[in-house]
Amino acid sequence: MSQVLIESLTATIVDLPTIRPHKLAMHTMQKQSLVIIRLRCGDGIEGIGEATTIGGLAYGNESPESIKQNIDSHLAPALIGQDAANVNACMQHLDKVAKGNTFAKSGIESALLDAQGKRLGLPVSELLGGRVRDSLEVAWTLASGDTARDIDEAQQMLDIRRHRLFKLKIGAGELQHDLDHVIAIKRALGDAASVRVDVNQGWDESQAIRACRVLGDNGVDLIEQPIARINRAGQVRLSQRSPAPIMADESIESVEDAFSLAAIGAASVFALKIAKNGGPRAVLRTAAIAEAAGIALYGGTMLEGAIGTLASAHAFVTLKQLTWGTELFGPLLLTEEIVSEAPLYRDFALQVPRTPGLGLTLDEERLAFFARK
Ligand code: MUC
Ligand code: MG
Repeated sequence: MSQVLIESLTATIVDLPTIRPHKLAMHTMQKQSLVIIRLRCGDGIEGIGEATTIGGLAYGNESPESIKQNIDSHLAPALIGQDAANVNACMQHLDKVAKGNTFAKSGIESALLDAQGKRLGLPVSELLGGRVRDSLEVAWTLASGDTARDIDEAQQMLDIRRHRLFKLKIGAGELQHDLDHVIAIKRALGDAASVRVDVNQGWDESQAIRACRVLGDNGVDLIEQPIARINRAGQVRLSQRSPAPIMADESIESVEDAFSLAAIGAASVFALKIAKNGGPRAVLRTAAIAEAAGIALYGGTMLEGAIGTLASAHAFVTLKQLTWGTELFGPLLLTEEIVSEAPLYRDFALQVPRTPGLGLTLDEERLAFFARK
């Protein structure tokens, strides 16, 4: 294939309201800020990608503003003039220019894949080797902060067949209050639902030892990132003691982290996130490490909008087994869309398009309206 030069790469911050406050241990979201990436190529094709985090700098190493700044100042100048049709060469070049910045790189890798898919007439999943399914089961996060409201929300989701896996955000409140909250929700939903918790590093090991036991004994299926991501030895000990499996989320900030965690047995489930690995191709390297180590997989999210959600989905549909499903519900948490056709959710699952690239088209008017000025 002949070379197709990259002509421009832009990053636009878009602020969209959430349907309700979304309470995490470290931050309460009232809106989500997406960084939308547009890659224009010499053959007239445009690729789109998204680099999104949660709560400014409260969650990870990059904020929407730093992602945009680093793209504008470093990553875009390095990519302009490179061959858009060679995703490997482009991403290897970016790894030389920037050591980390997996969020920004994930958005760029997504845009390169979207452009290449449109160029070849193939969905991104096929560029990644081929899908083995067309849809992905999607969990919903209950994070209103109110037990009765969370139970109502879950019941409604079960009634309309949108979700039957529920992740509860805890770790910010008093420990016993959090445990009572989770147990009340599990009792109310019974066997109709799988209930999991995400502590977002909110406990220390001494709290987690008892809390994991209580949760596991009360029917909670999965415990995500209970303690600080840097306490790997503690995570190994918890994994050995907890009756419910421990899932690594924040402790994976790169493919290399995934390898180190697998080597010491620090989790029996990995949350896969394109943003924390550097893109849809990069996240499959973490998946391969997990598969080789016998670690189960879960398709995670940074609460991206439609573009980041489908970039993740195209990677996840290529995987042999996603034992714990996915949580690719980001677009459903937002009141607004910036694409012409929203991703489709049906029968507890996200349907992954078979059209070329990611399968999305930007709605220029809405993008311009919600873009940060
Ligand atoms: C996280 O920590 O997993 C994913 C779903 C959700 O509600 O929050 C995010 C972040
Ligand atoms: Mg998490």
